[in-house]
Amino acid sequence: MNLAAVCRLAGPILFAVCTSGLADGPMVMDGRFDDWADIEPVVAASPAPESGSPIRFGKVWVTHDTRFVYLRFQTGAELNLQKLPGSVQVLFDLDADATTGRAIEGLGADFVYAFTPIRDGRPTEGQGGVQWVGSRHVAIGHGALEAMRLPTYATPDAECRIARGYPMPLDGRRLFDGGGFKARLVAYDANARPCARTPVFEHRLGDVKPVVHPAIPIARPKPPAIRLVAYNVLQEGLLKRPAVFARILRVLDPDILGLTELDAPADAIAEALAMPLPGKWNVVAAARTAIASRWPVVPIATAAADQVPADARRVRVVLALVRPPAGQPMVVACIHLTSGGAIGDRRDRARDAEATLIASMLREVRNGASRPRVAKGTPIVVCGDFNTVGSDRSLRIFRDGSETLGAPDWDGSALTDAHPLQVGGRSSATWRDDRMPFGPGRLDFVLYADSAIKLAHGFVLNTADLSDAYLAAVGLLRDDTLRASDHCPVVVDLAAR
Ligand SMILES: [Ca+2]
Ligand SMILES: [Ca+2]
Repeated sequence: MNLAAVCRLAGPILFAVCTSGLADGPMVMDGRFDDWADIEPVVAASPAPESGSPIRFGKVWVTHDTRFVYLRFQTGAELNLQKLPGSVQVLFDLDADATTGRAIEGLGADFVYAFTPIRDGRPTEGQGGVQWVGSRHVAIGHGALEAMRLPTYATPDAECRIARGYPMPLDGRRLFDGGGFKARLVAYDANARPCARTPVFEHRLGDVKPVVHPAIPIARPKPPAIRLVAYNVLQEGLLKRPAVFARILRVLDPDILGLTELDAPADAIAEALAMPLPGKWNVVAAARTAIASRWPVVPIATAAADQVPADARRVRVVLALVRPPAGQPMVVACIHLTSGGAIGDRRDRARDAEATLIASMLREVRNGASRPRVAKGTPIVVCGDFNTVGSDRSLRIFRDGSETLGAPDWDGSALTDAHPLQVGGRSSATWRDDRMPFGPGRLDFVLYADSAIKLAHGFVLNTADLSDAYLAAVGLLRDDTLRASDHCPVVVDLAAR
């Protein structure tokens, strides 16, 4: 019998014993909910919302370890929590005392974490915290709280985390440092009026056994595989910030690079890569994207490339055949879809249109209608910055195909999402910029044809998430990946089936 089952049977008497059985690091912020399977909801059902509310709260789950408090909650509709028509706020009464903090919704809320915060009576965008002491209040950015919410695309179910121990600005009290808290979620409409709420729930911050989890190795796996790195280098960073990129690229040692946000001719990119990674680099560059390899890289042309749909804003893709010295060649599509927006809006529709066009180019490749012709069963990889901040439709177009586009893999199946975790193993976010209102997100993907290749190993390199000893051992600095770009490199080692 597992721990959660014991807790369920034993009830509240054994609660303290059960929570002390928690260990560090079981929760992974990746938008998947398998890690919540053994956790009982603190809220099993929420009252019906007011009519017209876009939010219908359902269940709520809470857990914690030494570093974070974790929440999972249902909102009843596919919504981008950071770009809501209103706002969703978690009101935390940290001392379970209604006379301290902000008197609101039956609580004395000492800390509020808001998705789409309200400012001057209007919903804004992004996420962040606010400490309340009486009527005094101060904002605390999501970066300081190491907060994140995944999936990044719109879903009716989200998992999020907020760091413990942050020294609160107004009184120096440390966040989530007491024995527990009371809380409830409240949704607000576009006029900042409450329109839905969960019941008040309690969570005890029982003892946690600190566990040091080993970082995911950066070294290449054995037997050797093809290492592909998808990297949005932020405004020509590879050329403009060469020292930091040199350290990162030497450690990653890629065979194939799929680069985005790089407006430079192929020979300039080849030269920039040869500085940290000596040798001749072959580069195919187009539309601010590039595919680079020490192996031969041949651009692939398709007729579909010229059929740009009206909704597309910019079609940023480079499509090439990379020829390793041994084994099969590999079709690589490096893409960069339109950024920003929310589910169903103009930018979201642009992403769908761009994805449909690029997927139809890949269909021509599979149908033998490209130049050069590609042999049946050739490995296919789609990588890059998908910017999935609205719906997940553009991701599904590539991964699952459709009736008109057909299946994206040779055997009539879907592509597989490599979905690697950050080296620290606690999240699969690939983007972070603490100066922005938006919390970290998973924007960068590598999809592959699993009929032809398998994933041997993979990780997202976020140097901020590594121990000093690990950084020293591999020759990286703590702020390297954040200084290089707002995106992290996504690294996959692909092997033949
Ligand atoms: Ca998870
Ligand atoms: Ca209070």
